[in-house]
Amino acid sequence: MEQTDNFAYLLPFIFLVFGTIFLIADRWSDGSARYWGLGYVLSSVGFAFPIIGFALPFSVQAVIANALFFSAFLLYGQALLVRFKRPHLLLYRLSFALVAFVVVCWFILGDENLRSQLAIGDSSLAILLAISIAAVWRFSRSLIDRMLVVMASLVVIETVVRVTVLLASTSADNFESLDQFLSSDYAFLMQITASIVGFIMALTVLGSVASDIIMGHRDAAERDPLTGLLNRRGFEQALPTAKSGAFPAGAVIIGDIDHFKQVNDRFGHAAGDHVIIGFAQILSANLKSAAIARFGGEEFVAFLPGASLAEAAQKAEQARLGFEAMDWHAHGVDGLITASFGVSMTAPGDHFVRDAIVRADACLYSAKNSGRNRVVSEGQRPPEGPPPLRIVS
Ligand code: GH3
Ligand code: MG
Ligand code: MG
Repeated sequence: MEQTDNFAYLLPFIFLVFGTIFLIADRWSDGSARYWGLGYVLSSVGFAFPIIGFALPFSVQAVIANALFFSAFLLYGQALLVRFKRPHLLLYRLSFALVAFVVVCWFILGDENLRSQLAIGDSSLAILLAISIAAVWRFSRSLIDRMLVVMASLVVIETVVRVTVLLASTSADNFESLDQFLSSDYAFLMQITASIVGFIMALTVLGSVASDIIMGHRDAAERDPLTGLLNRRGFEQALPTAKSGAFPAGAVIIGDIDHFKQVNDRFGHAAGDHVIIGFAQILSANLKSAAIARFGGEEFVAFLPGASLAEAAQKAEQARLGFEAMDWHAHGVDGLITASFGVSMTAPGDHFVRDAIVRADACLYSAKNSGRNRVVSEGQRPPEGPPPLRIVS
């Protein structure tokens, strides 16, 4: 009996520590840590309830503890769905939890049937978690994702086994058999197993929260905060050479907004920022499979792996037309804003994509000098294009 008492304090304490860590980590996480944290804190209070609420009648204790565990499992499911960016299924999960909770309450207060209450309560919690696992398992990509799904599944399996053993070892019309079972070493062993599974689950969640935070920081270091596109460092990381060491074949496009300084001067820096964001959006929309980076103020570089010069030039032309057609009135800019592009190919003599970028830059220079608002490809004479379009007359 003594070991059970020590255990009764240890489990809520461990869950509380994990819950607190997750709630603190939420400041730097994508939102799932908050739900894990709240879930673990509620479970901790649920486990501690026989101690906290000892003065209350047993039935009231049971109702409150069940309410806490149902809420905790709703939150665990929510954490999984948030982390895997799946629909939250809140209405379904909430309705199921409410119906199951009412049934459990009926067995506590009306029927006073502890056996049914335990079996229905625990299996409903398993179903609640299983709904979320079913919605996310196909979307697990990384090792930590898979571990999270496996551990959550283990919690479900462990609960199902526990309920099955409870039902098999006790009899519906013999209350003493339940008492004997609950105070048996076997039941205690099962409680230990459940706690160990819960503990390993918490460690896995900790791993997933930590990995999310690290990945988030790494992502932030490689992205331009204004446009969300890569920065120079992220661009170099994203190139195939960074991983395989092999020289990648493909095309490079450099795009630069025309007379951008005048946009800033006439309409203000904030309006200028919106124009840069708009240019980044046009590039993303037109260069889907490319690695696109903001290299400087209003200059963007894209690498299109495997693309030919003609394909890249065509995409650059689409982006040019798309940008020219944009309406900036919502940002207080009246007038046309255009961009110029230089396009090049990687060549066998190149040492790095940087060499192709230098050639694309020369093409961009040529596009600017020949009137702007045009695409110039490597080896091509600047076309006799339309007269330069200016926002400032
Ligand atoms: P060109 O047609 O030859 O490209 O002329 P330009 O005026 O576009 O080129 P220039 O390089 O002279 O000007 C770029 C300007 O971009 C200068 C700088 O103040 C502005 N700039 C750089 N970064 C930002 C930014 O983050 N936001 C805003 N609003 N402006 C920026
Ligand atoms: Mg410019
Ligand atoms: Mg520039």
